[in-house]
Amino acid sequence: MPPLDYQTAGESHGPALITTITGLPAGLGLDTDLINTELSRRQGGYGRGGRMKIETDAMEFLCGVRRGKTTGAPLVFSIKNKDSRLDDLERTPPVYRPRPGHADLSGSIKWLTTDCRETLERASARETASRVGAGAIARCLLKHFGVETFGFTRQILDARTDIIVREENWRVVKDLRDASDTYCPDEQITERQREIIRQAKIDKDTVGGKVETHVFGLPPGIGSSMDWTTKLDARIAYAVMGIQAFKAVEMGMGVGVASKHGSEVHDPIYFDSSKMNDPCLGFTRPTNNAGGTEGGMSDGMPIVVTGTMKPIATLLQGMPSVDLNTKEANRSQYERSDVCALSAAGVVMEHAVAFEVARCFCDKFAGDSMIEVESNWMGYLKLARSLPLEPPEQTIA
Ligand code: EPS
Repeated sequence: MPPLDYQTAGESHGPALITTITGLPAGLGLDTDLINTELSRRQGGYGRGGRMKIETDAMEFLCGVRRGKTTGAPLVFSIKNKDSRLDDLERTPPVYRPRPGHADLSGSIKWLTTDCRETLERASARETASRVGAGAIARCLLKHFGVETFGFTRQILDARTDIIVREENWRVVKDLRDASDTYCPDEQITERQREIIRQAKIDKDTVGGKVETHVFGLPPGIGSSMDWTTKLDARIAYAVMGIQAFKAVEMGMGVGVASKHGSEVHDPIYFDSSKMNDPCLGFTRPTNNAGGTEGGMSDGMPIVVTGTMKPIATLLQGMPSVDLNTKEANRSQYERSDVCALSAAGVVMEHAVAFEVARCFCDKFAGDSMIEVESNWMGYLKLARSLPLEPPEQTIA
């Protein structure tokens, strides 16, 4: 069984997005309701552009699935693009005045062309539909083991909710989030966020902000401190920085640790035998400043990730730029876009994080079938709860 991994392919205006996932154990039930709900949540949110009114994203399995369950073979799914017109010269004219902040300029130089479309079709955030699909399949696996993910919008410009999300309240917070079209679990802040987006649209401008993902139910020891490429927090950071327009990723207290002493930052360790069956295996922590990882491994507390997205690079007013054919100054070109796609970015980050958690989970509990993964998972929990495994050394009085 290869390690769990995925690849995406497909242009924004090509016929479809194609995603290949390798390393899924056989016998995993795929919850198509969950998958398609998340795909349509990615399409939603206040401030999205015209494209989302055209598309109805839905996953079609091409291989690796039989009667709703994985077979252990590579799984390939497609998401159709209704707005498919890549070779239509009139409907997809060249873009030659690069947008500052987009991939246009660097990509055109890299691929030695003055048509930025060669780059932007793949750089487009349309590709994130693939990542939500892959992450939703990863969530099906995690849910089987009681591991749940939850994402929401924390802040747009200066409209920020201070809501505290915990294992005990996240389902209630989720209902609040689902009632908000900025995906922010706070009615008043949602209204301010809508106002900010409305004003940005009038000003022909764009806005970004912060989104958060929480993962509940992971026991300590997922990821590894033995090698930097298998650290859970490093994998998460890599995946989040790979999302279009993300400029920063933080775990737990994040950059806040810079202005605090060690005694204020590190989460004290206690033991409570009544919590042996909880994900923490009895090792309780009154705070979670670490954001659920220590030494690149889960520590039994919820994983907390914050991602920062810059404002979208396509501005209706344009920005100072250069015509790549004449090298003369001109405003950047406008392509249909969103005023704010932060709500969607929160869905994308939740699923990008879910996939990385599932990747490290499958590294630890590797098996060809779900039955084998389950047996490895139960065996590990049993051993971890029985620590110390050897009789303690006798101390001589
Ligand atoms: C997106 C699809 C794109 C954009 C947006 C997100 O479709 P189109 O270019 O046809 O309008 O709406 O992409 C960007 C913000 C970007 O910079 O490329 C999607 O499916 O989410």
